[in-house]
Amino acid sequence: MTSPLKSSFVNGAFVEPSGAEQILENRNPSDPRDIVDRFARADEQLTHVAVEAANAAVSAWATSNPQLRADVLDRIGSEILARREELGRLLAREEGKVLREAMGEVDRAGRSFKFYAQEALRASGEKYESVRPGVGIDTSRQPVGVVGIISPWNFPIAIPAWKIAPALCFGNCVVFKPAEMVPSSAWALAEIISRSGLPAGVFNMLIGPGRSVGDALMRHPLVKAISFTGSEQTGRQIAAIAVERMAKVQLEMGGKNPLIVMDDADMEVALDVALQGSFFSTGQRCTASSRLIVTEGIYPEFIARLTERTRALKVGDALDASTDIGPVADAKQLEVDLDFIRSGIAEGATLVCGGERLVREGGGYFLEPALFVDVTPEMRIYREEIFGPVLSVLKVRNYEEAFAAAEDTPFGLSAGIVTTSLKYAEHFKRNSSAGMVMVNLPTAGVDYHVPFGGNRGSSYGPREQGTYAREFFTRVKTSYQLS
Ligand code: UN1
Repeated sequence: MTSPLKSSFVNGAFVEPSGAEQILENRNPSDPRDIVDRFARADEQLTHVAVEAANAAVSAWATSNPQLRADVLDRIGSEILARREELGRLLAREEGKVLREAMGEVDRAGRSFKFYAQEALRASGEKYESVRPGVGIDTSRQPVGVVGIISPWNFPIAIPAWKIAPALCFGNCVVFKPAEMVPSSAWALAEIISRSGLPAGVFNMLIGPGRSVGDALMRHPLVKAISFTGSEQTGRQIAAIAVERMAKVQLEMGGKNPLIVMDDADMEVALDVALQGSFFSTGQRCTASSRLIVTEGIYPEFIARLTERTRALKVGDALDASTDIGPVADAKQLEVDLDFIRSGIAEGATLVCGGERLVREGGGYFLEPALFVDVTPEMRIYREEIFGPVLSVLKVRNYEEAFAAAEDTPFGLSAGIVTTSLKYAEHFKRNSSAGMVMVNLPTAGVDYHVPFGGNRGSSYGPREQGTYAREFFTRVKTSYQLS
């Protein structure tokens, strides 16, 4: 049975397909025979219509009552939370993360909207005394205007939520382009937003390719800010275009996050943290720990037990409750993962377990989690972001070597250490150059109400999430007045 054709949301309504559009089929990576939804793709022209609709809505929304903004965001958050299970199943079906994680992600999306509902009511300015007699000064926060939001496939609802909610909260209008691999969760979110009481044009969503729709969006002169999460390569292109036309830009890109395991680590904590950080969500998180740096005292026992635990992980259909690791997101990503695994072997690393494609009826993109030892720092598997369930282990002598190895990367998103020593924990927190530091916790899996972001090749521009999101989604105005 073919499901009805879905479409983009522009100027307060879902677009009626004309029949001339290209069709996008959203397939389930656990079983690609299963078509989740079909979409009429947007094009450049519709992108321009959406941006103009957003621009026409800017001034009314920018000066809207904060209680209205709070109520709208709260309503969206409440509906997402109430539909946690159903939206979680949809997400697991289209992206492949297991149901437990998918429902957790939906929860996070709902709570982001709830957080920014409150944030809409917070004070937004400061008063200063002037150095000139009789003059008063205040600063206020103004919305930026039309914001372009481009989100990746690995968090189909949480990343859109943590970008859209603050954008709307601070009085901006949004044109949102989700990754074409995961349009169904985005469509469900847009449908919820469409009933939340927002004026037409304030929120728009375009389902379409990056090379046409994404490109038209980031180049449009009325788009004053672009928030993007995705690959480093695309991020660099967006930054260049944005800077050229002086738009604000916020980028979240890759990671090659280290996790140090010290001799004094609690073994069980170390195993849980390493497994979760490396393999959960099939390793498809920019915060995943893909480099494990282990000191030599704990190394033999830790690796033996990690191998055992990795082998025991059940790879399978994302919707099956007994599955630990769902499929890789699509055939292309699977090929990338397998290519990295081949390169690891060719460069002389030892594959202790996993790394094989699992062939199942239905043709899902299942890959056994791969564990490499005898890794050296120049190997591609150790240096480049893979975005799959592939973990490289480096053996070091002591903390100093471990710390230096952790720092040796062009990225800087998240970094972790497992230790019972206060000295190492403190040193690592203080000196790590990553944007997020985890002690006895996985490098991935962060809270929704605190700043998120990294340094160097991982992130660019102001932080996302929490109260820090205000920096990107507003501009400061300084007003002087002679009394
Ligand atoms: C998390 O680890 O909880 O794309 C969030 C990503 C990140 C989000 C990770 N921007 O993987």
